[in-house]
Amino acid sequence: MISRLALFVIFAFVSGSGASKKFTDDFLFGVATSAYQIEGGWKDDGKSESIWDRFIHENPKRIWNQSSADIACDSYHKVEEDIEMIKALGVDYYRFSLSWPRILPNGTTDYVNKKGVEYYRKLIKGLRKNNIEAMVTLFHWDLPQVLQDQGGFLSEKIIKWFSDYARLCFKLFGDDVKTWITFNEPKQTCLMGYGLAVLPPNIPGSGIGDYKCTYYLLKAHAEAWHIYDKEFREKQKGRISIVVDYSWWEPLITNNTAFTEAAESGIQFMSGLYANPVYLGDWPKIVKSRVAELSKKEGEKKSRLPEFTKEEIVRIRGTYDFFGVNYYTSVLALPNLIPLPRGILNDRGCFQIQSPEWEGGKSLWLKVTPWGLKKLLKYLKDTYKNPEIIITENGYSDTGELEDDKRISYIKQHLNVILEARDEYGVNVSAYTVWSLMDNFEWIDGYQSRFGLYHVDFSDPKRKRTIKKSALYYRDVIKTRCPEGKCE
Ligand code: GBH
Repeated sequence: MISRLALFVIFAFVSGSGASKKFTDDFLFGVATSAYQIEGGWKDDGKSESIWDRFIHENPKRIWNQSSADIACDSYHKVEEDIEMIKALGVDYYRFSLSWPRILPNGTTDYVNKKGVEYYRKLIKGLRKNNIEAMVTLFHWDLPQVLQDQGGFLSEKIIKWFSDYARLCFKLFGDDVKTWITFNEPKQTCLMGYGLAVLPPNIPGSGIGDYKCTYYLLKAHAEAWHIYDKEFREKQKGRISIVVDYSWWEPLITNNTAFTEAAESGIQFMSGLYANPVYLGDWPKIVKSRVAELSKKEGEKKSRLPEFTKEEIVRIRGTYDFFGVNYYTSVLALPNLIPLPRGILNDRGCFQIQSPEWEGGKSLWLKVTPWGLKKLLKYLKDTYKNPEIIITENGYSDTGELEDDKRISYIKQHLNVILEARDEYGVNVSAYTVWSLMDNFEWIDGYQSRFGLYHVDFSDPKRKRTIKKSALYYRDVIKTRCPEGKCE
């Protein structure tokens, strides 16, 4: 005979030690896209070229199947349809980005393109009418080519170009937008664009250009935050931050100092580099010391990592109203003892691998590791003074199935660990965003990796959209507040 106590203990264990399986009513759910990935209309109504337009048109072979985003989901011509799709999900907010070259074809505020402004106004008003909050990203990688021609993020002028653009957007849309994001994933802009040169503007400069870009980008972010804080916050009552993308870095061998240090270096070089100046002030220690040491060995007079002045540290520190994080996957870290060519991959002194046992999505880099999000949330809480965290992107890629059970399972597992992190560690996560509303232009992967809750038929000139099973699942989650889509 099993005693009552034993039964109780077993029950408590099975039911997850009493952890609540429900999101509270103030937790918000959203869905995301970005301008370049969905809009198309690449030269409509006076929009100028972005660095992505230029890159793709000049190097068509760099994109899978030589696809382009000239039309993408054609969202520039489908505002109403997009809003209907968002509405059907029942989300609290829609995260999307503004195309800088659509609003400011010259890059600068000397000329404002009315037609471009009208498009976003229509979208934002439409969302508002349907009680959907707008979460607006100012920069999701599509820099006006004319600004790139003048140096882009390697020019100090980017600080003024960006903060003028930001001020204009606050003025134009700020009465209806309560959540702003300055930059989406600075790593992709700086490391991939001006360092490793995998993405536009495709200017190699690993270990120099990427750091310089980051230095100016963070200063531009801080200026935009201060402009909002000083000139708009009181009247518009919104909030503004930056979004940093994180993988969780797990030491390949735990309980081993070299491997633990490799993981620490990995997360700091890949994400802390962008987060620390904003949330704590200055670069991560390990980044500063490793780059300084290697620069010295290379015979440089100064570190390749620009040094913040005391004033700059103070000006950038604290320029956030929440912690925006994109999370998709995890990696395993191991120390690298073999010297590599000068650059950030050598500077960080570690390698990353992924376990062949982890289930994968269509994107090669995306392995399903919800446990990594749980560890990351605890890490962010402990490292960055328990900030309010908004998960600004999380999602799964496949080849476009309508019966997308793997996407459902991915979202469910990630929602469950958010609840666990809240209950077990007291992490303050206030919102969760699925990437993406619909299948769209997945950068150099073209249209082969699909992240959408809606399917898009890219062979159809009308770009027909079809709801997927995951959209219905997400709708039920939002309605019931339960990751299972229903509650017992
Ligand atoms: C996000 O980046 C973007 O914000 C969004 O636009 C994008 O559509 C979404 O993810 C899905 O990818 O090929 O090994 O060099 C996520 C972070 C960083 C993930 C770059 C893919 C390429 C890894 N991404 N990474 S690799």
